[in-house]
Amino acid sequence: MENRDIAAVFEKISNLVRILQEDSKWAFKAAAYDRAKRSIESFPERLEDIARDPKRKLTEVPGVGEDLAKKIGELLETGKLTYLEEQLAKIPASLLDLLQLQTVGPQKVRLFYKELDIRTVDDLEAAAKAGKLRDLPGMSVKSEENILKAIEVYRRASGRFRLDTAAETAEELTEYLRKFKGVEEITPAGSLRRGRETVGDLDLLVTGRDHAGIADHFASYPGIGQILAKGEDKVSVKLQNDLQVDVRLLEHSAYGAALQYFTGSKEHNVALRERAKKKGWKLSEYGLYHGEKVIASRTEEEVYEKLGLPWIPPELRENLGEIEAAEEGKLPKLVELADIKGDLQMHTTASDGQSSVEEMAEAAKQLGYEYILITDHSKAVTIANGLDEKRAVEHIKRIHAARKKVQGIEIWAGAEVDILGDGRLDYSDELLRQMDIVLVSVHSRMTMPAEEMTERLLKALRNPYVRILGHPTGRQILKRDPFSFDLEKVFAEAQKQGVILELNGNPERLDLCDRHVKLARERGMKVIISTDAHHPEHLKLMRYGVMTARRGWLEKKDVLNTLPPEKLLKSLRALPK
Ligand code: DGT
Ligand code: CA
Ligand code: CA
Ligand code: ZN
Repeated sequence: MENRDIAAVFEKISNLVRILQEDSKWAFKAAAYDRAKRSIESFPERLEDIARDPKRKLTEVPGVGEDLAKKIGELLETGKLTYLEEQLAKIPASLLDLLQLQTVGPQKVRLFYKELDIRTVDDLEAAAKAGKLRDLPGMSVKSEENILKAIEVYRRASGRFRLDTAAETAEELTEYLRKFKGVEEITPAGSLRRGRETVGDLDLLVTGRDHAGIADHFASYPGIGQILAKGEDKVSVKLQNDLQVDVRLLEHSAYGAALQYFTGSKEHNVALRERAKKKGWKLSEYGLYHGEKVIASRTEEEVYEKLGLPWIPPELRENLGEIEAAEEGKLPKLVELADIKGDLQMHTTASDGQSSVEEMAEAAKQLGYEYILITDHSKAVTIANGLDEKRAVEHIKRIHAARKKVQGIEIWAGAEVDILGDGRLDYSDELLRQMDIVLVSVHSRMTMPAEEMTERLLKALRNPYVRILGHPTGRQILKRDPFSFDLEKVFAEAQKQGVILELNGNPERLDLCDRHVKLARERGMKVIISTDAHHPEHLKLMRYGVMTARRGWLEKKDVLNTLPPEKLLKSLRALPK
């Protein structure tokens, strides 16, 4: 069991405690579970390894006392937690689905359940449509509308999983499959290989001796919830978190054709198949055929080559112009993780991060970076412990001091300055002037009308100290739609002012998304890819940002944080004298 699974159980308990409110200490109890959840999530070692080590104790983990340590022990040993099951039994299970809705927290779930006996998303939708929610305490016509919007997002998202969940699951499964001796190659195909922001199901391609043995081994993976189908060449399962995994057992001789086929996308495959047809051939998951004769099947390269094309990177395979570009020899040479030289958005303990400036810098150095920009929150974001002017000035000093302590990497002082409701910034120009690079973003009043939001963003971009626009659309994957605004206008103004757009690589955001990244590139705009790290481990999320950049056709030259530090600074908007 991974830390994230344990953290998910604690999050569930915290929600249940808040919904149930059984005794006077509920708020305190829930907060304790929240704290443990956060700390477990970012704990650098696997709790399972600590539990196995007789010389160590789970209470080493911050926020984990004797009681929680015992619960974690039970989870690790049995895969279950009696306490959780007891709490779950007290309410309809479907109540927890409501928590998936943006703006609906456990307190609201409790309110809806107690007052209107709302148990499911359908119940909630019916109540909102009937105007029954607006009169409840703390609700309004506007919040009722927001709930309907959230239900729409939920319906669209349901059944899909975030890229990071899919990628991490694929890695765990790969590690597990490798334990079986006959296994040779394992490659995740499908939308994961293409780096899509969400994944419907996981497609794993496996070669090796003894297919039946591999299938049996896979079918006994401890994380399986249900086996859907098990044959000689394919095993389909649903994992305990409901993610479906299709494992295909293949022969080496047809591996390339299968990899090509199962990588997709379907649209790309359809176009390729047409291409084959025009030559009088047939393309399938088994190979490229002329009549009965196999023309290509062993490698993907071979399949593309026979079709008169260079190999096309999986991230481009959406039939959005990549086949034409390949034909004309105009495929982009996509940016790679190894090209990245620094990270320009991260938080420290000064606001809502979990580590010091020095710890973040050391971790960035380990990744081979040449620079980082520290961007703690400004004062408007009170829930993230945003810094007021006085603390911000002290923080700049602290960052400068860290430069002396951690050598071999540039540590720049910046901030993620809030764009206030009217487009003014949360800090004075006087303060902004003292920072190396100012990044701005929206964290409040996200539901304002499009025109107002557009004006708000345009005004912020016109402030001469602003150099990066953070998570420009505000969307959260599977949770929150982008805010409404005129993207064209905002892009144009950013370009005019020389403000760089961020591709926030946190897999919760991936904002800009692939399509918008591609649009920026077509306009000749550069982007930076950052992680918005709140912990040294999060710096590694850069890979998801890079995947999205690749899906947006970006080359190294399109991404400013592939430049060495001096060049990067020179290519940002010039500051007022
Ligand atoms: P997902 O799972 O919804 O995130 O998206 P994919 O792309 O992984 O789709 P999936 O799992 O249904 O199928 C994996 C690949 O198999 C897909 O990308 C292309 C190929 N494939 C599946 N169905 C068809 C089909 O009807 N025609 C063609 N040409 N290819 C297909
Ligand atoms: Ca799939
Ligand atoms: Ca599939
Ligand atoms: Zn932010």
